[in-house]
Amino acid sequence: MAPPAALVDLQDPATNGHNPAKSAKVAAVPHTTAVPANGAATKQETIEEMAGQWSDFRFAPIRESQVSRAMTRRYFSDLDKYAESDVVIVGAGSCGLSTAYCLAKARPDLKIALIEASVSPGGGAWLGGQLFSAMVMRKPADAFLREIGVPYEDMDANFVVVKHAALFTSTILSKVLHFPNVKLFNATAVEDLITRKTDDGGIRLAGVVTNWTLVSMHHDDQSCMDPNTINAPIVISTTGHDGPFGAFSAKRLVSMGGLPALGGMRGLDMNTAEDAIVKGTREIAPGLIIGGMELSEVDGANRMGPTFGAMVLSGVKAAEEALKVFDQRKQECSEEMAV
Ligand code: 48N
Repeated sequence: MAPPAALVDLQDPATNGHNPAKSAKVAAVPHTTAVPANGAATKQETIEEMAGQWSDFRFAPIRESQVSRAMTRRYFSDLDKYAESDVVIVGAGSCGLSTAYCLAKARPDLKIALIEASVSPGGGAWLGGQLFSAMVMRKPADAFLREIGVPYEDMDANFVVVKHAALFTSTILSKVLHFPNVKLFNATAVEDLITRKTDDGGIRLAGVVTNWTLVSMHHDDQSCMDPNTINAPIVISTTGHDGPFGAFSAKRLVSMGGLPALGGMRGLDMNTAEDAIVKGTREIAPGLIIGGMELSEVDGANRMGPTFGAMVLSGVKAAEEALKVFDQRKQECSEEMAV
């Protein structure tokens, strides 16, 4: 089916462009007709009809401010909408994307904010090991590939191979972005956690602190550039193993005294590592679930190297763990103040 043609009400002088309430009604129209705001159906070209007709080709006219408003009004209405989210997922690598997919599919009623520091989501899953193309997943993670429709070579009873890691990552990213209840904020870093003290003197998560990633990288050479915030009863952190941005929430929890110390990722052992990451994916502190390779830094789990089954199944488990505690954490947050 042709992708829905977004309707932007260009005729309304009052908005002169994007009106989040109105143009949110995206209608899927057959690809040969479009129905702009004035209701007059116009024929939509196909690329076959365009071929060879370039001499009098021209785009429909536009004013630059329409482009600016189409971007800014949507972005700022999203910031407003997701300022209070149900779940924040930090890190859109293979684990974070799998988590977002499972959560959004299971609970279309939840508002899910996916925060990714890089301009390009996907983390380490665009390539296999040592920049090679193929991606290996050990069974039973092939079930996730069938779930999202990624073809693979079934090598034998034990593992499968996706011909290019980018085929997996582009597919899961596309699936996640299609969910109406997921908003990806990329080029955006979580640079702190919103916390509350619990009755026993511990820490409960109540959201995340964000900034443009490029701003986060220049706090040392610019005067204070304060962050923004997103409140949420559940934060799922999948920021990868240690590195400039890695293991963010685990490291921050230790620095706040919410975790005694990092376990530190251990040496490579595929058979030990993948089981430990999937089975260990859990709520580390009230409101904070950690999955994927970030968990290896918490538990001192081995690394698995270039096999990705644990990332997707850790995502499946992270979504499950989040839904187990969601109502309780939501209740704790709502007792703070009604907003
Ligand atoms: O791909 P990663 O790094 O992390 P995972 O856990 O999704 O997948 C790990 C996997 O790629 C491996 O490392 C494989 C299996 N190898 C294992 C091994 O033994 O070497 O994705 C984490 C994402 C990245 O896109 C980061 O940019 C992002 O998280 N990120 C952040 N985003 C927002 N705010 C932050 N503070 C932040 N820190 C990291």
